Amino acid sequence: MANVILVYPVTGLDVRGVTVWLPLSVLTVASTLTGDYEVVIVDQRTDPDWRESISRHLTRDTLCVGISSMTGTQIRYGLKAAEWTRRIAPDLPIVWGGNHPTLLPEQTARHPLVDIVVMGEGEATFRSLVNAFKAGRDWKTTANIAFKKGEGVAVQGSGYDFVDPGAMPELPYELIDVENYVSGNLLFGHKVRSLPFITSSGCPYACTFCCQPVLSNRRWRRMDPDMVVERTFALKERYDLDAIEFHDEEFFVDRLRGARIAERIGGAFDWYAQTRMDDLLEVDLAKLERCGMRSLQLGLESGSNRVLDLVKKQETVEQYRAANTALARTGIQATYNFMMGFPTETEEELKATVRLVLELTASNPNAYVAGFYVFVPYPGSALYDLALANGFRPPESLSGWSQFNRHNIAAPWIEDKTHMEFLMVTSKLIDGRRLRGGLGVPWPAKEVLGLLSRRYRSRWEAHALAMTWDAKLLSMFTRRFLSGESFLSSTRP
Ligand code: B12
Repeated sequence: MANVILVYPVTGLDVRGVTVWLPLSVLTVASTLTGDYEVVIVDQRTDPDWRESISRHLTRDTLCVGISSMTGTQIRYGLKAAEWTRRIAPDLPIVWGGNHPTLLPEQTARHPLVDIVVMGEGEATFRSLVNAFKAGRDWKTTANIAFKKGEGVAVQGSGYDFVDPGAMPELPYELIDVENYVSGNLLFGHKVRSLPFITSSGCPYACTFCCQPVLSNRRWRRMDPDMVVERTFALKERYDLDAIEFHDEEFFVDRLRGARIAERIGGAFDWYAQTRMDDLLEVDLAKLERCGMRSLQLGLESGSNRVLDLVKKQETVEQYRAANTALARTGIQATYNFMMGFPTETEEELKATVRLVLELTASNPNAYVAGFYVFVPYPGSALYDLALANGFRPPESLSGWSQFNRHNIAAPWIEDKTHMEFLMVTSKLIDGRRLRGGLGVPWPAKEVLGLLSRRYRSRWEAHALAMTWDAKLLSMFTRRFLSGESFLSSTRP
């Protein structure tokens, strides 16, 4: 049988049991090929010998190699996979897909290690391409692709032929060793057997820092509760799970649907979801908790209503306070994400966010802070244009984007970057709660981190945000961490 190799590159944030989740992008693309083609998934994050794996599966019957990528570090490792493929099979088509190639198809297709870019949700397009390769037909008529043509690049279609998740087959989990992703996941502060599951695609909101409004054209599509329940219960049985993580962009877009899914789960397993604070004011939190909802990931972004307006968050600080109070009455773990460094944001507005973090974590014992992230102008987001107007110079090539991350960003509109660096690094310890559960942090590290946490909290309270030597050390460690190198000793990049 003809085969296809799909590569999921290292992301640069790959901590086993924390962020090394199922490679859903390539599993989803594979779901429409299995049966007709032999599909091989090579996940660089879990396969230290990924080069050997690609070589082993490359045969005369191989039709192409597909590579998935988000913006940033993942491109760097995707390029390594492409380079290897080109070296051992110079004529084999190398197809790129994922968020980054979708947002910048033309620039991506210009790179010598990219033959074809698949734009948007790749299930149907990639299948058409593979069918054309197999039949020896002209693939250049396929819709939603970009490729080199003469001196330039042809971009065909918009990438907006969206897939209905309710019409999609089950994911072919058998293509990977699921145990690599299921065991020892840290969730709810302790280790559980859990897997992610996505019940909907897209997001109807218009947040201007996010590329999702462009990727999904704000069209939200979903599975119905029956399908969600059937598939998640089957997943639980098959892999003996304690929990499911709903990685939808926004789980409660349709609050009634969310509530129905919860009721049907009925506490049979624990679950986690990503959602918005304003949704929490409209749902029955106590009931959801009884139905197994243990943890929520929420983007609050700012403590200033002007900034929330600027980023079109369609939420207010007052709603945040109210939702936090409602959450405090439950045992639900609420993990808050904040952003700073938006073009035009003032020092006073940043301080308002600092104050909000301190207030919310003080009044809700189950509130955690995931981080205080510097706004990064990702292509496709509406604020990207404001960043350009404020002097941001974006990378001009795929290789340039591969060096892009929030620790390596030129943001000319930020005057005092040391404040931001201090906040970004110390925010990880600000709630003092991260080390509570069975995180396996040994004494005396736990004591030291506890001490640091108290030290940073009092500095935040006094707005003493200048960099300290200990935070500098933590920052150096984080930078190394984010460059992807520290995890990669075993993956032989
Ligand atoms: C899980 C996740 C992660 C995980 C990694 C994924 C994993 N498997 O472990 C982690 C935590 C590591 C992560 C990291 C980051 N993430 Co993230 N993440 C997600 C999340 C929640 C789910 C991704 C997913 O599984 N989607 C489901 C699959 C099916 O969709 P998909 O990936 O888009 O794939 C489809 C198409 O893109 C295409 N496709 C994809 N690959 C391929 C390959 C081929 C060959 C083809 C033909 C097609 C194709 O077809 C697929 C099926 O339709 C999404 C939000 C979301 N719900 O999508 C954000 C999201 C992808 N992340 C995003 C961002 C911004 C990041 C970070 C930059 C942010 C950060 N935290 O620093 C980092 C990047 C790493 C870095 N070093 O900088 C953005 C994407 C931005 C961008 N321009 O790429 C998203 C969309 C969130 C958002 N709204 O901003 N992320």
